[in-house]
Amino acid sequence: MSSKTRSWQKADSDHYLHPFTDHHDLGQKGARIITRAEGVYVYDSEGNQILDGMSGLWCVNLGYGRQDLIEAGCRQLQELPYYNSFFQTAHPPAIELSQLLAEVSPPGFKLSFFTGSGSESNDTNIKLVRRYWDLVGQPQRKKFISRKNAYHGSTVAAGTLGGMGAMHEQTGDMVNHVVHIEQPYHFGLGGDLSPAEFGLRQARLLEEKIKELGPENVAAFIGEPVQGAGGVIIPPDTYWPEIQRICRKYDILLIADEVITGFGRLGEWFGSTRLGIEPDLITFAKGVTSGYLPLGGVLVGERVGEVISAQGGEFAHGYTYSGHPAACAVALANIRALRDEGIVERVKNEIGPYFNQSWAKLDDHPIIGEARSIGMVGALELVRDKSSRERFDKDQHAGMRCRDFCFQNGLVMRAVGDGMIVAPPLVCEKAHIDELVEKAWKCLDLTEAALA
Ligand code: PXG
Repeated sequence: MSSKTRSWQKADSDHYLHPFTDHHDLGQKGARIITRAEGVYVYDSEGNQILDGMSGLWCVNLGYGRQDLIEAGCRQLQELPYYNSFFQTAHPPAIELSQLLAEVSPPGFKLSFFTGSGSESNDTNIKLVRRYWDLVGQPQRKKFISRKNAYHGSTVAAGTLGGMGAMHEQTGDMVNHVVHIEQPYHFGLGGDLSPAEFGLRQARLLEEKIKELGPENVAAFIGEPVQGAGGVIIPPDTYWPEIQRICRKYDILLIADEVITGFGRLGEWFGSTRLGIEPDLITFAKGVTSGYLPLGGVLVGERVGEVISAQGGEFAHGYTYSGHPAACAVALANIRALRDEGIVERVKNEIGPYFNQSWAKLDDHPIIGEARSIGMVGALELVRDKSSRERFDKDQHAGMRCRDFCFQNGLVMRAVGDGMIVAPPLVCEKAHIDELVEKAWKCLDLTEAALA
């Protein structure tokens, strides 16, 4: 290892508290230092080339080194690096972005609220929903229904809205009015039910919860069209239409958290379109700028938008960087590239199906219980026994070991427990998908051998 890498690792361990990391453990091992990236590859400080199977953190959808995005950001920094939108002011990048978002969003979405992240966007959703119900004279509608193992961000409110156990242990009792139902995770929870039966059963948990809480008290249901951080949980086809029916029946707002599924990941501009969801609010972040600069927001549908704008009165909410000009300029370039280069259609018709077929081959590996994918996200379930779905012992840390083998062999693949997940850049060529699947197979072999 080079002395430069060693000194970075020491400074990192001495001073840098990483997100979602055991600081003590990292200090012992030393961080991998990523120094540059190009296309679909990242490079570490030792010069290793690594295929980025996670698009950074589900965000670098156009890949690295896009000059159009870089130049759009630089130009805007020179023209107007910062101004706010608070006191009856605005600037062209935020205005133009809200207009372009209205063009690519599902029908009925005309308004955008900007934030700096997905977490801030879901906090915004909580406040928008509360404001909506206050304005329509039903202020008692305060309950948010979410799902276990959902990820909606890590601010105190967004973390509570999510259903991650570790986060709830640390701060989950600090926000009221959030309740969780079980997730539509067929491999883990489906038992002998067919996917279709299981999808209906899991959706009807929402109806049971609404009745238990009293429909007049329920404000909104929130869900990721496909759960990402929870392990790429792809719901059965029956799930979302039933959720939609139930939300309509009880007049409950539906929030689709599209932080991962937005901007082409599932082969449509928004995953909701692919899965037949007609949400009232859509959370976005990540892919809106391909991660080049931080930006998030909420797309506000007609139902909420009309009440908020028609009834007047201030919406007491906003961030210094709501609609940051440079971030908006990058988002404009990113969305234009997605549109003008036909990248969303290419995911739908060409590279997505190719990825899905290639990924499915991993189902034949002896330690894979299920290989599933949709659009450009995929998951593998590591098992000791294929037919019984028996898992490896917890203390064998199968997922973590597989992840480490991947890193050593030039592939970023993430572990969620004993699930392995990928979300490669949307601009992958077929050769990149072949490389991804070949490397994944090899690392599964190594994992199998190490656990034997
Ligand atoms: N909603 C969803 C669906 C997300 O995936 C957020 C909200 C929060 O976005 P911000 O920008 O506040 O991070 C996310 C973020 C992981 C991982 O381990 C996933 C996310 C963030 C960090 C780690 O897969 N998703």
